[in-house]
Amino acid sequence: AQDCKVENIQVKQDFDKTRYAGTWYAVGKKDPEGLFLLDNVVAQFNIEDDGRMTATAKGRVIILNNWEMCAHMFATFEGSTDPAKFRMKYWGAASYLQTGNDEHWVIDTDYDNYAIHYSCRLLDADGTCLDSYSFVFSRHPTGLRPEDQAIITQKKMDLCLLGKYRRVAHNGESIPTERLPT
Ligand code: DAO
Repeated sequence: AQDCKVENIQVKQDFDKTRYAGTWYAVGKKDPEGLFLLDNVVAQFNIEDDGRMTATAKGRVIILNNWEMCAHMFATFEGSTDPAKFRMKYWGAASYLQTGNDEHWVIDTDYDNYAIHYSCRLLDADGTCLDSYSFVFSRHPTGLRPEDQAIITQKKMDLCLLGKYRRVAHNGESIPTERLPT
């Protein structure tokens, strides 16, 4: 959406949550105000028996402004008329972790290598977003393949968030042992 209005943001056409299931490594993030997930962010999307999407996520977080710890988070997703637009309810394994109810839009994915997500928390009067966050995910803990980088850059532009992302590092803490290089 070159006018940067949230209602004009294009999401993944015919999003297939079954193909989206599995492990995604966050490799880039645009933070919201009062950021929570810092790095080592790994999300596991699941499809439950009733067809609903759920997720678990691990990552290093900041709580109470100063404390950092590894958090275990849970999320359930409520679908909408658009298959790529969900409402995500989330909470932590421990009570002092953040809880919330956010938009969760899948902007683009090829299911096998990259994905980019977007969430607007606060809409401005002119229809643009005042407080958003966005994850760039990879199926590979090492990052995006060079051929996917141009696609992601274009999507960041479409979201009016180019230049606002940071790299999300992985030191192996959230990566399943069987996926770690030996
Ligand atoms: O990190 O500042 C932030 C906002 C993210 C909150 C959501 C975290 C928990 C759920 C993750 C599920 C998959 C993305």
